[in-house]
Amino acid sequence: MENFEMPNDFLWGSASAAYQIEGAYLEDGKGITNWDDFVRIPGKTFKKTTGDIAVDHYHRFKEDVKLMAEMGLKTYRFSISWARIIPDGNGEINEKGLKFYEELIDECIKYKIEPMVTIYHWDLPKSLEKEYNGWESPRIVDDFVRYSKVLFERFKGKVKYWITLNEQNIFTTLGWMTAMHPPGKFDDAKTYYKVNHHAFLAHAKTVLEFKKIIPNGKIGASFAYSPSYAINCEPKNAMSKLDFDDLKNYWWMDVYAYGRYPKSAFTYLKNKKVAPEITKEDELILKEAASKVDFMGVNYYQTTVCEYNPIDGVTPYATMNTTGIKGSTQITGEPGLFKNPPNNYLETTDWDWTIDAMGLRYACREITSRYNLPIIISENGLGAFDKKEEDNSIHDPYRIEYLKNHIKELKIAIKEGCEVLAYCTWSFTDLLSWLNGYQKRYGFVYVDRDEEGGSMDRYKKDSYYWYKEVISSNGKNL
Ligand code: BGP
Repeated sequence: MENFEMPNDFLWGSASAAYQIEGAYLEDGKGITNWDDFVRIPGKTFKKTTGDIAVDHYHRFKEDVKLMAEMGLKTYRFSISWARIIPDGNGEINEKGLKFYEELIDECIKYKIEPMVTIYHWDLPKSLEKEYNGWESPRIVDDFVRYSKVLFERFKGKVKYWITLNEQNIFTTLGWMTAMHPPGKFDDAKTYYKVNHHAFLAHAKTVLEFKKIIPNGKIGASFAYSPSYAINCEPKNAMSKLDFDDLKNYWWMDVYAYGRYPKSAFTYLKNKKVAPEITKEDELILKEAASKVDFMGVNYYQTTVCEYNPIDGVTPYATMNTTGIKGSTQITGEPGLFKNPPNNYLETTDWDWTIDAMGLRYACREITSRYNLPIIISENGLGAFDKKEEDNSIHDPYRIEYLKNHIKELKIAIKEGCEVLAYCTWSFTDLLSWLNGYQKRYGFVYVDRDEEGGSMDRYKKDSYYWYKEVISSNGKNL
């Protein structure tokens, strides 16, 4: 295993998202987004942080791409902000927005870095919320497809890899169940499943249009996949794992890969009168798109433990650790089905995320067995407190350790037959963590800013030099 190299064309990458890095939130004709608004609601984000300036990537993208080139990065995954391209979501097209991304893409290509574009990483033009409640209306489907087609037409000769939606499971769950993301709705299961159905259709129709415009390109969705382990072999706990997977994992991945919802989860939701309504035409569209997706995008951070949860047990609503004070996360679950206690065999991060390198292999193996699709690891990384020393060095051995262990497991997964096209760490530079401010750092490149602001200067962390060596040895020297 020590000498095992990745396939020759393996894409060593790193990822980001528009709202978390760009800033310039009112520049060059960009429309206001749901996030621009949401972060201004008191109590929603850590120390009232916003992405108004973020890490100023909008003005420093050339410097950032140069740092990527120097590292030898093979692919850079970033997202496009819909409101820069179509400020009100479905009206006029803003040339200045297209131009910004075109320059970014050209800059990547100049250094032979393969651009990987996420079409939607959670920032929605606010006007669409005002006009028809955004994802709650079926009208979003055609508006999303139109926006996607503008991107395909403009960048068709330049961008091969496309991700339709980033973590549909997360933005819908936090948006309509726990009120932690926009539009900040609480416990609205009926709307939640409807919203998801619209998102599936937007994804599916986009895939079908993509294949007409960029037939040789590759497209898929990125799913926040948390594989599950039963807490023990007591049958009711084993069953709770099955319930968790159907409702929390296969609900999304089965639609992307098979074009249908898992049967028992659908029956469960139907009995609760919250299942989405599906037409015959929807079924056909989802099926056809599923037969055409090129990969399963996976954002992998952690695994989950499943244990039976009585009907009067814990609920999905609980305090989440957004401060970095270890142990402040509460246990959640679905009453009558499962709850998700900590894994006593594993360490956690300061934000209580379970660290489980083998879980990445487990995720790849399961996707390979169940869907037989190629995989793009579109995110994986460690959020930590980093310290810049007086000589401007940043020593982050914990991040190197984390990534090293995950890459080791990824290598084994590939040896065991999984087809993995790319591995993108989260993230390249430090950036805004949606609810956790700027102190939760993920990057190879330290950005001199905190919750209040800063110079925005960039500094290479130890992990930067380490990943550079990993790439140049194609994964041999970890
Ligand atoms: C994923 C998102 C990213 C990123 C990452 C880290 O869910 O796709 O945008 O933020 O998680 O999460 P956090 O910033 O909450 O630590």
